[in-house]
Amino acid sequence: MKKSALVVIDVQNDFCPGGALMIKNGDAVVPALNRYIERFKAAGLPVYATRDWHPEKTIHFKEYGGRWPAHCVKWTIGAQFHPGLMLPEGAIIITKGDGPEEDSYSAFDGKDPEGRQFSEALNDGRIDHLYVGGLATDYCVRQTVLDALKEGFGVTVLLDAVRGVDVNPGDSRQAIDEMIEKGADTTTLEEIELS
Ligand code: VGL
Ligand code: ZN
Repeated sequence: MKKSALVVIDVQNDFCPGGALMIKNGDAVVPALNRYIERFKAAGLPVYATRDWHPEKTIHFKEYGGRWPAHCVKWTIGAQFHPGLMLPEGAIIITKGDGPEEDSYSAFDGKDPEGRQFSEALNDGRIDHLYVGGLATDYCVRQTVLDALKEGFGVTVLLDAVRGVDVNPGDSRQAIDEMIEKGADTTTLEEIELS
């Protein structure tokens, strides 16, 4: 039997207020995600958590030709998960962006602790549907959702547990519209039904 998994995207200090690449109200996803985590735990379903995990020098950073200020440098406090995020025992960490030539946003470019590609880990776990929340709606969440759909996974975006960067106003709303248009469903804590 196939099953669902929760995917918590990049809930790291640098994307929260006070961080190097802070998202307005980024930390507002934390209590909502904790409730989703409880629901998935109670249903016996797996929880994945991705982390943006960059070297000091990477083409992803402005200083080396990219578009972002330095953020989520591996092993720094900014790269740690938000201290309020209650990841369950057995949560699987997916690490991405750790190559100096990598400028990617998707969890599908990441690897699990055994070095398996995310998609491979999901297939091994017989997971066919992803519930996706976290940061940022218009970058990592968007790219992860679009890649998941392309790879044939069912996807539900957790509307009350995502926040965006909005470099241009409306980017997050547009990203949500695009994800829906490409086949994603949406839900909230009030509506979710796990099977
Ligand atoms: C992200 C910008 C730069 C994200 C990562 O996690 O959405 N955004 N690096
Ligand atoms: Zn990054």
